[in-house]
Amino acid sequence: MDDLKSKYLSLIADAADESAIEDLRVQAVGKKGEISLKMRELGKMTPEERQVAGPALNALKDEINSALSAKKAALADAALDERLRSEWLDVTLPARDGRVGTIHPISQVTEEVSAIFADMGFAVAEGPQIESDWYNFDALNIPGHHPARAEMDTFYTHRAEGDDRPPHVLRTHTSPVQIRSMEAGGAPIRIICPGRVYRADYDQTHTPMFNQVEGLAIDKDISMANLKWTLEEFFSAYFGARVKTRFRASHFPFTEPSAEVDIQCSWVDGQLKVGEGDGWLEVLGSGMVHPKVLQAAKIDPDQWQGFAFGVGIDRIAMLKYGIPDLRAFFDSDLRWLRHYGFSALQVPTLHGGL
Ligand code: 2U9
Repeated sequence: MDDLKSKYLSLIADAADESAIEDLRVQAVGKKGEISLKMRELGKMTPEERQVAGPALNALKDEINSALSAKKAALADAALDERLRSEWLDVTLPARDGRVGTIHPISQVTEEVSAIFADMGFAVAEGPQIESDWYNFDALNIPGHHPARAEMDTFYTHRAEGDDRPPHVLRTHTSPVQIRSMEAGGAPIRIICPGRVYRADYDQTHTPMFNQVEGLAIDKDISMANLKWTLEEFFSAYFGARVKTRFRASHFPFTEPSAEVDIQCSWVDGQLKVGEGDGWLEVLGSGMVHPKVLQAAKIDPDQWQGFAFGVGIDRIAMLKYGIPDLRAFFDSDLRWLRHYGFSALQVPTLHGGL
């Protein structure tokens, strides 16, 4: 019995895991285990022998059972300690950087322009990017034979064979939105129309899709003087400095008279400064809305008149934020977007200086 005891206690002490413990339990005190077999031999003993061997065997069985459970508990503790060590987590570490996107300069500038004009009482109007040729051209006093149609390098949509209706176009300016707004709401009206426009043109300063904002103000006694004030007010708020404008006579089919507008600027060490110096930079086209255009939009030109203007958003974004290349706007280069993009929290406001 002493041999059995020391054999099993040492085997239990050396057991490496729970399954080894279970094997030892079966081997020692299981139904056919060594100690159980010894207990069966009690029957063959004399009563005197049994009185000594019986309690001793029971004591041995108890001792081995408690050694087994003690070792099992110790192994479970060790396993838990190991898990706690290996699965340890420092919850005070800073979080990994998320992939935060940026607001595209065109979206930012569109918001800035909208905030400035909203402050002057202009609403924002939007419309379809695929237009009928009537809304894009005829209603704007650009008839079929007019050179402006060819000049604008229009993208035409496809018509089925035998369908001889004029094809729809990708709008070449946002002016159709103004026609639709006048039709829908009549006069007086004050709106700006920002959005994508399309012209089949691609070089250093032109992309086949670009962004415009056009403005329209129609009332009883609106004049070029109101136009000049509105534009100077706009540019001053946008560039954050008092900006003078220069009007040069021009020609557009949809306005009469028409003017191209330059803003005051200077070049200092190769850097452009808007609102100072004696240089001029052309940024905008404008004029008094042509009576035929008012008529096309069902507004009586004998009662109403007003101004309209158009400006490239991409262009004024480049001027304000020092972006050198127009084409990069549409390359979707992540490094460019992170560099020139804005935080979603940088919401442009007039009181925040935009
Ligand atoms: C209506 C009547 C008149 C909008 C106008 C311009 C002059 C103009 C260009 C500026 C730069 C386009 O993005 S650009 O290339 N636009 O020169 N736009 S007047 O005149 C309108 C618009 C709508 C009903």
